[in-house]
Amino acid sequence: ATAIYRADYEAPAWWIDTVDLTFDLDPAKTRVLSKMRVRRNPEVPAQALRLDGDELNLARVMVNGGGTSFKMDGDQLVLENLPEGNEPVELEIFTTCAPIKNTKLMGLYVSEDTFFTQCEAEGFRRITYFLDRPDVMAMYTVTLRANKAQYPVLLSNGNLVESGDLDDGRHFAKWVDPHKKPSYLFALVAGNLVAREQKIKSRAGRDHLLQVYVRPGDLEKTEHAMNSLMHSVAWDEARFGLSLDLDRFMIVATSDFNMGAMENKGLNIFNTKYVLASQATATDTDYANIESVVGHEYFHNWTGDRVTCRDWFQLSLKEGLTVFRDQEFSMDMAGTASARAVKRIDDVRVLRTVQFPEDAGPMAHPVRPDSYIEINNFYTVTIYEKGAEVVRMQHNLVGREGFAKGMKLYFERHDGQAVTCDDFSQAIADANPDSPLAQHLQQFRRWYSQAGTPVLKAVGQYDADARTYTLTLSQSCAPTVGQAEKLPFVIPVQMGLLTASGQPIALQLQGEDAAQAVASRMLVLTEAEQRFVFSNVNEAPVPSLLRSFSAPVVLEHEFSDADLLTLLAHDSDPFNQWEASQRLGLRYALKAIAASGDANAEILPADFIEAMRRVLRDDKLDAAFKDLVLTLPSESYIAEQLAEVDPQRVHAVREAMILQLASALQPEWEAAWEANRDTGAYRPDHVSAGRRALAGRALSMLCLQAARTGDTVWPGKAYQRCKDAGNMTDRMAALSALVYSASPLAEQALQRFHALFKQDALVLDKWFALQGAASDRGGDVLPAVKALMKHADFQIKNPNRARSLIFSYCNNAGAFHRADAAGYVFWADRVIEIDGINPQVASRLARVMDRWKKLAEPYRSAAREAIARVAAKPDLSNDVREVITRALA
Ligand code: B3K
Ligand code: ZN
Repeated sequence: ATAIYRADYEAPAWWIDTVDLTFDLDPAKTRVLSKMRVRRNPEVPAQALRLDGDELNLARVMVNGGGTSFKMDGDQLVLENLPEGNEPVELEIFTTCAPIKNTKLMGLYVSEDTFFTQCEAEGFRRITYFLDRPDVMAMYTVTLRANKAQYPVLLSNGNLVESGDLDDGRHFAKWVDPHKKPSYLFALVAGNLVAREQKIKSRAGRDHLLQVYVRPGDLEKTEHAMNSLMHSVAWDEARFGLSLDLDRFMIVATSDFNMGAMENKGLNIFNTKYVLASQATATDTDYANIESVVGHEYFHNWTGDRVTCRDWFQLSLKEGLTVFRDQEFSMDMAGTASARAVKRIDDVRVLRTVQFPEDAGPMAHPVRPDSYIEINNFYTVTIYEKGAEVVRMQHNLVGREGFAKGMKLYFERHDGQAVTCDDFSQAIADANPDSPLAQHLQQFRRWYSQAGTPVLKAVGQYDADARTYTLTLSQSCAPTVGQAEKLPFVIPVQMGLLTASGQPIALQLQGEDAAQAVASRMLVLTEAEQRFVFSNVNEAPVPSLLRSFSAPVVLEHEFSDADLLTLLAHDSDPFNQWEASQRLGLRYALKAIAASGDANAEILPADFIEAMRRVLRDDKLDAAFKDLVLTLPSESYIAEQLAEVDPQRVHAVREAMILQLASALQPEWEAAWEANRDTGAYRPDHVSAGRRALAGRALSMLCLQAARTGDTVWPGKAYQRCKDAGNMTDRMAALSALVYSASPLAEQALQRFHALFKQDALVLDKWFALQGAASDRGGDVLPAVKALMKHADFQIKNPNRARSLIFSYCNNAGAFHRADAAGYVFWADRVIEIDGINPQVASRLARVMDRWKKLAEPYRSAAREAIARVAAKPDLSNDVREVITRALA
């Protein structure tokens, strides 16, 4: 395997204008006839046509209706003697493949007797020989032929133009996609499926048919997905003026899928996890995820499909932008300012817990990478979530209206093209020539080219005589793999100043008019260090910096505890209120970790506990927000702050802090439970979901405290709740309260739960995941996980199931990092085992060890040994090989 470099990009030597595919679908041997019209790219020196292929059986190649010579170069089919000149050439290629043997779930595969495809990034070459690169866009016509009884539904991209019966109980369907597209957006589905249908009329007055296809029996679980789709269509029209460009838009669900979902043109294919929901089987989080993933894939129809990526280095062009769009969609759907803030906090938690470690580890890469070995390894939180933050900063630098103008210009310029991240930022800046983005565009682009999380340092100085406050902002960024020196970024810092009693101070920069002073403003840091002097400041202020997390950086400022308590109680920015609680929590955690001796119960000081008490008692705060404030920073985020990590110590300290909150706030938890345990008839709206989340946390805290005191009342209530909860959110919260507190009732509750839901794959995933994530008591989780792997319902080939048990265990730090190294041995065995089945899934599991070099002994040596054992395996996939090689480097 060799690395591919962005700098080596060359335009294709040939174009494919049209492709006409005929499939004879058969699980063991599917025949694919591809007729293409190709022509030389006149802008590139004449070259042979080299078509990509992977695990195909080639039967025949014809050129302009006659035979031709060809050769194979590795996996590529090379045609050297095609006619000269710029006339189109008719190419016919006949291949076969074996979908039933395809356990990689890339290309054409079979799931539960149904055919599905997954082509992004390089799966189309597993279906037929092609120029399998996103800058080759063709018009597709697709004819599917299959046994009618077994495969009554035959779907592909675009419009159904013809269908009918054939001999031998077979039938056919012919689809024409009216839009040209890159091969990674091709899809077909064939099987026994049923659809929920909805006719809609767009704002523009056009009629569309929306369909959600699932297996018979799952239809009643598609209402929420369909509603989410209708909302997505309406939102993109209202917010960005982008209408659906197809008569028919289809979503199909499959239970065997490598990731969440795929935006194939007009035929989105989804993991069932992001389609199926009923109150009995799906949690509030599932409902929210379905809304956001349905939105995400739908929004790709413009940001991804109409305008696509020139090459895979530009992946964030579509992914960062589309994540930004789905985040905004979810916020707009949520409505209230508080619900928006809650969504923002959730997104930032993911960024810090997962992306910050990635950006500091062996897989660190820029939002627009410079090289890769296996592109599937680069569908990362950096490309997606940090990419979305980079789009968000551009949004904030030009304003909401300006961003809408920029998007309009982007589509005017690039509709139907395959373009770059630079093209995107250029359009946003050009539409807003007076904005700070346009002013600093070249420098802003370092967010795309430089990896690593910048550190923003803020130092404040108050001059009582001059009544000025000087804020000195400076930035730095640690070296990452292959990038030793970093140049300064453009960092938008949304900020305000508060008095010690929490009143907002009008912000007047020196030299500005007092009449223009506002309570919140954006400073734009472009230098390594810059000073901002505020006038007419009557007392030493408490700064509220990086409001709404206006840039993806680590903010360092010497806040006193009192400053943070002021911000928690009074900041007008709910994000920074929450942030203050997290800074305090992190501060106490780090102090306790550094202190010698056992993690004791008194880690949190009384004033912090009292502040938490006030938050829990505050009638004006949303339950969802309270729940987030009462959630301590994650173990992974705490670990990132340490030079050397003893994962057991981090875990023990955080657990002790949770116990302390459980015990000190018992009356408040009881009150929170009483006030929120009954949310009435189930609706997955933000207010009631927030109340269920808080009630669930309260129950968990009360069970923890009960485990300590020997009380049996609360575990009894949780057990009862497991039995009679009216929805999955409440049921799951009760079950996890029992498991997490290691209650003697947990085992029985788990058994009952299994008996009740053994027919429902997605619920079984939850059941496995909960046990993989259980609190470790004397090393008991690993043997339980091993036993569960032998359970009749466990299937390692199914990605959802493998993730539910194995990934949840390997991310359960307290149970995984064992002094006897048995967790790491288990990890290495599973990476190797899964790699033989599905390299993409294996490679994700491999990444669990990314941060091994930070581990303290004995973990570090044991981790190295486990990683080296995987590396020693000779026939590893490129996917796993790349991750493991980087980890050991
Ligand atoms: N574009 C797909 C991801 C494809 C992953 C390929 N390994 C889903 C999405 O981001 O919408
Ligand atoms: Zn996407």
